[in-house]
Amino acid sequence: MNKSLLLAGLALCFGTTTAFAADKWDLPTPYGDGTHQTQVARSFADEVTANSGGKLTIKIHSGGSLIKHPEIYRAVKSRQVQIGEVFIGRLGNNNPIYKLDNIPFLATDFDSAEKLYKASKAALNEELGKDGLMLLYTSPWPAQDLYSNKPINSLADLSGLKMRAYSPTTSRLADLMGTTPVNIPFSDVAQAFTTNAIDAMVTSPSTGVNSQSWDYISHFTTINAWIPKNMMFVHKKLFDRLDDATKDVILTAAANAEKKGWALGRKLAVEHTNMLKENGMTVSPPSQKLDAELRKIGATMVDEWLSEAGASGKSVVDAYKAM
Ligand code: PCA
Repeated sequence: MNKSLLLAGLALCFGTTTAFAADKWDLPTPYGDGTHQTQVARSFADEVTANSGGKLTIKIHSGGSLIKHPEIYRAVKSRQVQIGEVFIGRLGNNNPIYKLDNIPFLATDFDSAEKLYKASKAALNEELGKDGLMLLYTSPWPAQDLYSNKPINSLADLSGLKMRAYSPTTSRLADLMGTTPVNIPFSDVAQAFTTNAIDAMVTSPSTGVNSQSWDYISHFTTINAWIPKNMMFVHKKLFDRLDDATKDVILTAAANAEKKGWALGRKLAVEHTNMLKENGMTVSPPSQKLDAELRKIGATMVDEWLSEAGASGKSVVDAYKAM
């Protein structure tokens, strides 16, 4: 007897029908349980599971435990899993719209970042749609700041250092800053600093707190360069196959997760910067010189992005600037 006949037989024996078969989705996330991103993903998954009346269970596999970060996008696209979360900027080589998420000094506070998200959401979803995927929600990180082992008063102080990069855009940034980009995933940051594989990085205060950066790095300069996001996305065919009530449950949970993620991003930006200070790091604003030098690089990167992204990119940036 083949397997489906056997299952049908079992269903009959137990008086059930396959029409009520519950769906189970596996959700790989890139970051660990201690990060707010995975906490937001968990609240989303739990809400869907609780409200779908037993029809859909979403199980989180955090910190790359089921699928490593670089593979998550492809795993959902190929339906190895049904749903997944990634850091948007990582996908920069797929399409410029993903690079926009990591452009420095375009949107540096949360109100601006929300506007940029609004202006770019349709283009983002359209790009996902080409791969049969659908955006569910985004959740931001606090603004990206500079970690180093000495005071950085101008770019000259960074010259020749090895700088962590986590996306194509941050590799380009490292180049323009006169540093050497080194790709290091979040999980290896502490080790990379202690083995001198990197000397500096640009990331959120949260990532410093999550990896106890005070143990291996001394200075934190609040350059507030950009506010990147993670996104939760689903394979569209699998979503479309659900009944209307279950679709509603997912969309409502996604809207709630998005609200929660954006509120947490704002809150943690302050709390986690304070924690770095409390744990002994030297926290200071950028000097005027450094700020001006970095903003100049930001302007170059916006120009480069616009020439790469063409007319559709220009319309996104125009829409953002008009808001
Ligand atoms: N933390 C993540 C991405 C952006 C952030 O703030 C990281 O450093 O990998």
